[in-house]
Amino acid sequence: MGGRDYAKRISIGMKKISKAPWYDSFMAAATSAIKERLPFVDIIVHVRDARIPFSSECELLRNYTGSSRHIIALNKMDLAGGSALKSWMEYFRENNFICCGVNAHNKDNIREFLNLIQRQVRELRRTDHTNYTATVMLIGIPNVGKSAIANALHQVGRISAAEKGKLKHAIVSPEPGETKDIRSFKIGSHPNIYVLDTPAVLSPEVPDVDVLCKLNLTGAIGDCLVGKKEIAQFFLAILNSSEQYRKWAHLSTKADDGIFLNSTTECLTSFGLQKKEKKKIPTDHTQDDIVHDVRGTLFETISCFDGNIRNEDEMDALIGNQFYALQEAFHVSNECGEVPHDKVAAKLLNLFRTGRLGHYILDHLPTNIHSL
Ligand SMILES: Nc1nc2c(ncn2[C@@H]2O[C@H](COP(=O)(O)OP(=O)(O)OP(=O)(O)O)[C@@H](O)[C@H]2O)c(=O)[nH]1
Ligand SMILES: [Mg+2]
Repeated sequence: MGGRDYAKRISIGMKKISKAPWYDSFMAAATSAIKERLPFVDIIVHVRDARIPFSSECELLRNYTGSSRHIIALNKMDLAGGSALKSWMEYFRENNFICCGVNAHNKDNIREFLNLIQRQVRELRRTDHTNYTATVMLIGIPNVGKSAIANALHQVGRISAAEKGKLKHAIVSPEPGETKDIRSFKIGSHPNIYVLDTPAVLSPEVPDVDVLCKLNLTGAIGDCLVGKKEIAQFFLAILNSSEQYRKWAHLSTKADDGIFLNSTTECLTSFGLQKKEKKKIPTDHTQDDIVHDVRGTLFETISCFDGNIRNEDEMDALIGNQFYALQEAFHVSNECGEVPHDKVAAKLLNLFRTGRLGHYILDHLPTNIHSL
C-alpha cells in the first residue's frame, strides 16, 4: 500500500466541494492577465516542481506543444531523486520540449539556465541584430519557485556596472500564492532580456485526490481540503513503501544496545525509553540533533515492523505508531495546547518540504499520459 492507495483512503474522509478554494477572484484576474500577455512574450518557461513533474503541470499551458519558445524548468531539483529526474527530462525531450532541471538556490546552475535562455533567444531572433529586447515569462502553479528563479536570474544576469546595486527583489516565500503582480527583471544585455515573474495559476477544478495530496505535500496548496495530519500520513505511506529509510540505519540507536525486538510495539517502547534517558531539551525541530532523531525513529519503526505494508490496516497501525514515536523525537508534549499529532504532522511536513527527509519524485513516469 503506497502513497496512491493511501490518498484514496484520505479521499473517503474529505468533504465534497466543486470549487477549488485556491481559485479566488485574484487568481482568476491574474490568469486572464497572463493569458493576454502570452502571445507577446518570446519565451515561455513552464516552471514545475521537480518532485512532481506531472502533477505540477500548469493547466494554462497544457495545449502548448513542444517548440523552441517553450522551456520546461523542473525547479527544486535539489529536492528530487537523481536518476528518476533524468528519466523525466528525457521523457519531456522525447516529446519535443526543451527541458532542464533547475535549482534556484545554486548560482552555477542558474548561470547554465541563463545560458540556455540566451541561446533560445538568439535562435528565435537569428535574423535580427542584437539591438532588441526579448521577454521570458515564468509561469507555473503556486510555490514552484518562479520568484526565486526570477531573482536568481536577475542577480546572475545583470551585466553593466551602472546596473550594479540596483537589484530588484521579488518576494519569495514558503507559503503558496505570494506573488501578486507581474513584474519584470532584467537578466541580460545585447540582446536585452527581461524575465517576467508572474502570480501563480492553478486550475479551478479540484484534481483527483492523489494529485491533490502531492500538491499539498510539496507546498503548492495549503491545508484547505486535506488536513496536515492526513498529508503527513500520506508522506509516511510513501516513505514506508520506499527504500529511503535504509539510508538512516547508522542513526539507529538499537544496534548499539544489542536490543533485539520483533514486534513494533516493543521496539517503539524501548526506543522511546532510550530517548527519555537522553534528557534532551526540546528545541527547534530543524536542528540537526532533532532531525537525526527523527530519521533514526523512522528507520527503527520501519525496520522493526513485522507486518505487511500492503495491507491497509497494518500500514495504518505502523503509521499510528510512528506518530507516537515521532512525538517523542520532536519533543512534543501532550500539554502543548494544539493536538500533539497535528504538531508532529506540521513539523514532519516542514522537514519533508525542505528536503531533510530524503529526495523524492512522487510522480511515476507516464505510460499513457495524454497531456503534458
Ligand atoms: N530547495 C529549493 N527550494 C526552492 C527552490 N526554488 C524555490 N525554493 C523555495 O520554494 C519556496 C517558494 O518559492 P517562490 O519563489 O516564492 O515560489 P513561487 O512560484 O514564486 O510562489 P508563488 O508566488 O506563491 O506562486 C520558497 O521557500 C523558496 O525558497 C529550489 O530550487 N530549491
Ligand atoms: Mg512568486
